[in-house]
Amino acid sequence: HTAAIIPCPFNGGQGRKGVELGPNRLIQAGLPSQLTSLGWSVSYDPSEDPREAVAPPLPEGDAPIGRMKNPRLVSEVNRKLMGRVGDAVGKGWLPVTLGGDHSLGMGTVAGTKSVHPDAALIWVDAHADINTPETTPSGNLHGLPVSFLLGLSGTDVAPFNSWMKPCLRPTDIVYIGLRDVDEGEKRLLRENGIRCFTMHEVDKYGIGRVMEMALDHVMGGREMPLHLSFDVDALDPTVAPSTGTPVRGGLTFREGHYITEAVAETGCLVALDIMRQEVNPSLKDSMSADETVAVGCSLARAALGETLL
Ligand code: DIR
Ligand code: MN
Ligand code: MN
Ligand code: MN
Repeated sequence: HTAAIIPCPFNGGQGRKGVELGPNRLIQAGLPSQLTSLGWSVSYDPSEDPREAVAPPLPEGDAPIGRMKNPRLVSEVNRKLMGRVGDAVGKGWLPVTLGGDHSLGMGTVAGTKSVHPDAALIWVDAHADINTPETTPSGNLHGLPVSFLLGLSGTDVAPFNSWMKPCLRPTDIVYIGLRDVDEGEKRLLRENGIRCFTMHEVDKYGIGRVMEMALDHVMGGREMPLHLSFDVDALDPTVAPSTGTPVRGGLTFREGHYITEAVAETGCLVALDIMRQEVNPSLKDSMSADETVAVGCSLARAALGETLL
C-alpha cells in the first residue's frame, strides 16, 4: 500500500493565521516515517515546496464575490487539490491531505469522487461546514465546502462553477461531533435529510454504536470506498487546544481515535483529510501546539491501521 502525503498549508478559507503551519509541523513530528513503520510505502517529496500549491497567481485580484471572501484563491487552490487527490486515488494510493483550513474539503472530496462517484463521506467536525454563499454569516469559505459538494441552491457561482460539479448526494455523507451549527445550516441539514451524529448522540449511544450506525448509513454494510475528513476541532479543546474556533464539549481523545480505528477496520478507506490543526508560533502556545500536532499524527496513524495491540 502507498500513502501519498499532500501537505496543504492554506488559510484562505478563514481569517486567522496559523492554520497554514499545521502540515509542516505534522511532517516535522515524523508523520511520514511513522506511516512507513506501519508498513505503508509513503509518497512524499520533501524537496517540493507545498506553499506553491496554495499561492496561485490571481491576475484579476481577489475581491469578495457576494459574501464570499478570497473566492478566486479558494477556488484555484481547491481545483488543483482535486487533481492531486484524484491522481493519487486513481493510482490506488491513499492520499493523506494535511490542512490547512477546511475549505480544502471541497478539493479533496471532489478528487475522491472523480474516481469513485459512489464514495461515502464521513465528516468529523464541531461544525457542519454546509453554509451556502447566501446563508454564510461570515463569508469564510471554510464554512461552505459541503454545500458546494452537494450542489445546494446558490452554489452554482463563479469562480467555482468553472470546475466544481456537484458530486455528493445527501445520503453519501454522515457527520460526527457537531455542536456549533448555524441556523441556516440546521435548516439545510433538515431539508436535505442529512444524517448527523451530534455530541448529543455521541453521549446517548456511545461512540461504538455511533460508528456502527454511521457506517451502516453511508455504506449500508457493503464494501464501498470511504473518504474521512477529520477537522481537529471536533475534538474537545482540552485534547486539541490549538485550533482557531475551540468549541467546548467535544470528542474525547479516545472517541476521536475510535472513529479513525473503526474506519481503518472497514478496510475501505480511500482518502483521509487531517484538517485545521492550527499552530500558533508564539512561545506561550507552543505546548498546546505540540499536543495538537501529536494528536493529528496519531489520528492519521490509527486511520491507516495502527492498533493498540
Ligand atoms: C461558521 C464556520 N459556521 C461559518 N465555522 C467553522 O462562518 O460559516 N469553524 N467552520 O471552524
Ligand atoms: Mn470543518
Ligand atoms: Mn470545525
Ligand atoms: Mn449511499
